[in-house]
Amino acid sequence: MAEFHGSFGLLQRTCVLLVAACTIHLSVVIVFYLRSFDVVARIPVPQHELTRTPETSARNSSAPDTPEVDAERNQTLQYCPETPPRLKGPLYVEFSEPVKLDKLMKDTRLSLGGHYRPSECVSQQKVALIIPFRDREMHLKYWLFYMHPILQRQQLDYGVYVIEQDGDETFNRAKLLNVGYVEALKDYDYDCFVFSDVDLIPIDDRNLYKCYDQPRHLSVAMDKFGFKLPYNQYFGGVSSLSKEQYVKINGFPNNYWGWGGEDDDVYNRLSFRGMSISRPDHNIGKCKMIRHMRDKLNQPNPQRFTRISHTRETMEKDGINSLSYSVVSWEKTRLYTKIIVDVGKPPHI
Ligand code: UD2
Ligand code: MN
Repeated sequence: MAEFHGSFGLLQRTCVLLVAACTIHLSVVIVFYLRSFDVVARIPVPQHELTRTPETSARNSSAPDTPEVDAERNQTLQYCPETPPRLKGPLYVEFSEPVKLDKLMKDTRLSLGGHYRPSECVSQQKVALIIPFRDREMHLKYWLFYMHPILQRQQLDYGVYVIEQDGDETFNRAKLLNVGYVEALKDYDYDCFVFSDVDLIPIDDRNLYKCYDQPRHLSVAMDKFGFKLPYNQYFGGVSSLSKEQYVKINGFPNNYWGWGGEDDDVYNRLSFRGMSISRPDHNIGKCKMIRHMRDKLNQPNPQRFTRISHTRETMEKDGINSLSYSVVSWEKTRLYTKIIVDVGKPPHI
């Protein structure tokens, strides 16, 4: 009997210990389970850039939300997927009929200055679209008409900046692009810059207007070149550079007045800094240019060939570090921010 009592006592103690261990284990599991819920609900999961925290976004007064609302919103949303889900692929783009912007003007998802960001997710990049401009109102209408819906389907957090050269001096495309970079950064903390001619529209929305590991040339198959790249080093039309890539090359040259050469200078800068060009697949990179005559104040620059041959020496002195201009006016509409600037005149005049 004493022996029976002894082994019963041992059995009882073992059972109590076992139940206690199970209870502790169960409580730990429950605590971790509940905590994991909390974490998933609060932190958006970056799909490819682990360093980016959406909480750092801060628009200026043009912001659709106040910063507090912004942070709250970003805490409850996931990052947008790598491949936007609503893309259409090949698109119908035509310039024979005039287009109306009234529907876009009523698009309440666009905020003043042509800003948009998806409501369903947090964009992976904040993209400024920079357009060099003078006297191309009709082209701008087509650009806005076709591009806003494309950029929205691409789920970008974007703003559109039309940089208009004031006065009637020779046109300077690259300097206007530099101005666009500086002015856009005063507006919002963009991390990617897409530089686009006003007369170019992609005809496939899988051509994403964002930045990549290497500087990107987006307009790789233009109708005007028979849907081919005219030459391997070609970097004209539409291109994208991250802030870091842009700074690495000291921005674009300021001293290419008139047509041509500035895009090749940019190409040289990129290759002298050890970067290569990223491009979309030929089919995806198809685009159309609105046919036009050469503008009166944008005649071919006779100095372009000499300048291109000296990029290596000039790029350190001429660029974002030597940029000077004055802003004449800022205007924000629902579809874009227009900044009219005085960029000066060619030195020899
Ligand atoms: C080509 C390149 C362009 C640039 C240029 C040489 C293509 C599609 N584009 O353009 O990227 O390298 O050669 O400088 O091959 N603009 C105005 N008003 C003007 C003049 C120019 O708004 O009076 C702007 C506008 O955005 C235009 C861009 O500058 O799209 C380029 O000028 P362009 O269209 O006359 O030259 P294009 O088509 O030969
Ligand atoms: Mn053109």
